[in-house]
Amino acid sequence: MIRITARSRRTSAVLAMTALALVATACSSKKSATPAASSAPAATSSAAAAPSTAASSAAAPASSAAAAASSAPAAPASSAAGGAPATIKKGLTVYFIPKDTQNPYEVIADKGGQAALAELGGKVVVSSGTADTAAAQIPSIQAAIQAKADAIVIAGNDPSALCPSLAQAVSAGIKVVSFDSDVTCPNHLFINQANTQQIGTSEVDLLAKEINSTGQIAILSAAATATNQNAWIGYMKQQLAKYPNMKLVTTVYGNDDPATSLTVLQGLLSAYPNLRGIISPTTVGISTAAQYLDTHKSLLSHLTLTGLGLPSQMKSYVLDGTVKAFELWNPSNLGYLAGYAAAQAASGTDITTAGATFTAGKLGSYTVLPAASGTGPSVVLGPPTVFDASNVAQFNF
Ligand code: RAM
Repeated sequence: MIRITARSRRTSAVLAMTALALVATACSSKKSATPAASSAPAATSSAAAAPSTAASSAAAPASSAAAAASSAPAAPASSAAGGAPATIKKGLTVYFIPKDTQNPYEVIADKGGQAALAELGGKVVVSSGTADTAAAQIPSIQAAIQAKADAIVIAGNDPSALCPSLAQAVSAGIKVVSFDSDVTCPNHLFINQANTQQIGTSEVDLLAKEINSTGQIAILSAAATATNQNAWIGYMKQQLAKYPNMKLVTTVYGNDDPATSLTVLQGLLSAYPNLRGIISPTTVGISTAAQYLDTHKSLLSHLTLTGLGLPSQMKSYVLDGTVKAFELWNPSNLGYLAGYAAAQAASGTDITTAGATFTAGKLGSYTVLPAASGTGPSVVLGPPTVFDASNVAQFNF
């Protein structure tokens, strides 16, 4: 895999994450069944190269996931439309365009994609900007077109602003898969990490349990245009209707940048001194907030933090009592599934017709869900896992 990055505003976090063994765990290998322009790019892309050895080692599954893999169907990919089984082509080039190249969560997901393509005899090029904007991703789509990539896997920083560029890619014969954060453009499959409604609903339930369903709460989100964040927040608001004594006072946006997340968090705390709870459905936001609370422990007498976090980043805060519980899925598996979907599509497998099925290596078989309320055809990786002191140390991502 080639990783193309510019300046490093998250160096320490990335270093911490690269020190981790990226193993697949049993967290989320469930088969799909649940419903559910600006300035020059900070990142540029050129020719692709073969995946590195280090990257290949990231593909090694943990024993539990390996067990799941062995129970997965060994049959070759096929489409439900009755088409001939597709053999995945060798030598495919898949551009992974994450929200940005420095978010540790996205780095793990991209490595999962790299592992998938390494298994399939292809390669991944990671290309994106350093800020979570559509403008920063468009040059990477253009780079994929220039490079005659076979497929693009993209996490949308915006639901619609990427569509003209992605349409160009589709016209050039490039297959498009979105993951992590969907786009509203036609002609693609969305790899959803977990059922969107379940994520939003469970986040509110988790916080409600901890604060006795009472008090002012706020959301510390990522980019204001991020499709995934906004979809989850929409369901959080719906779920809050069930808790009349919990009041959402505001949503602030840290743009998945630690410094911005800290600034908006501090603003939040000074504007709402009686805040009882924060939901941060982003690994960058929750880890930044946890770090802050860890060094301002007096806040813990009245303030509870939950959200979506990487167990590796959150472990110390859970074990010292700063955070009680949070959720996530295995981002490596998310990237792996997206990599397989992209390779299947680039090999002629139908992955966008509802009911179509395709196989994704160790994760097994997935069935495409029909488009529904704002989401196009999708597959779901699996339900989120709740992490707390009893299990947080068991996960390596
Ligand atoms: C952040 C990103 C990503 C989100 C995770 C949970 O790293 O915003 O899109 O899915 O958190």
